[in-house]
Amino acid sequence: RLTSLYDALSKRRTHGQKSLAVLLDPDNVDEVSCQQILELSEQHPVDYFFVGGSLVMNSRQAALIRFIKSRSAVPVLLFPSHSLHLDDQADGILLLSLISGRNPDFLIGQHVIAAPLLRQSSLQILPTGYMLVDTGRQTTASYISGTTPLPYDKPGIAACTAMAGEQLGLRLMYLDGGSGALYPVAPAMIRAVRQAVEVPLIVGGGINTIEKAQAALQAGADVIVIGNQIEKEPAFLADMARTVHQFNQSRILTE
Ligand code: 1GP
Repeated sequence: RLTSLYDALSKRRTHGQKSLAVLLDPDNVDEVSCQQILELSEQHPVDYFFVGGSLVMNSRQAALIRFIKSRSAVPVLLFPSHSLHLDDQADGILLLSLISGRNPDFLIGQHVIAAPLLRQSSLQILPTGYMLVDTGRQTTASYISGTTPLPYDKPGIAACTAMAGEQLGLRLMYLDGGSGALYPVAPAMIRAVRQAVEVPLIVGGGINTIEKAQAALQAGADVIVIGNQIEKEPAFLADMARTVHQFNQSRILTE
């Protein structure tokens, strides 16, 4: 089923409009910091909240989603690492197939377990080719998934991986340096993937300055995802919202 969330993303992509996603990890965000982030997002628009993490160590995910949904109209997308992380309170799910890896469990196995539950749920499904990129140290995502990330300086491998994912029918691509990456995915890799596929491209991991966000947007990211830096310094959300807004305004003015 095609979904309104996907349609909106795809329309924005067609018009060259970028989006901001804030990743809220239930292990790191409590109600106080979440409230602060929600208040900031009222004045500095955020397009999506992603909720999840490679390892959810507590049972706060459901409470966190309830908290967001009761206070904000921003769509919540699950960013799951496991079939157990489904929650109908969210608006949609990034149904990730870890195409940078060769672990069948994360390519299709978890999905088989989740499929009947997803069919019953009201979640909008966004089939996503998820590509982990080596950004200098082993991330939780690559450890937990038991996969080798894409080499940092091999944009061609990333482009072919994304191309294969698109040919298999995946509707979004997500290039991720992993949470708290030492440095973000290289612009050259973002550019190569951008040129290789038509579908919207999400980029995250290690974006902790305005310059890094601008570089990702200029290279072709349609959605940038910020987690750690907003957890550390919630006011960074305002910087990111402004950066995306300015980018979108400059596109409109030059068209
Ligand atoms: C991680 O892409 C996200 O999966 C966001 O990364 O926490 O480093 O911003 P950061």
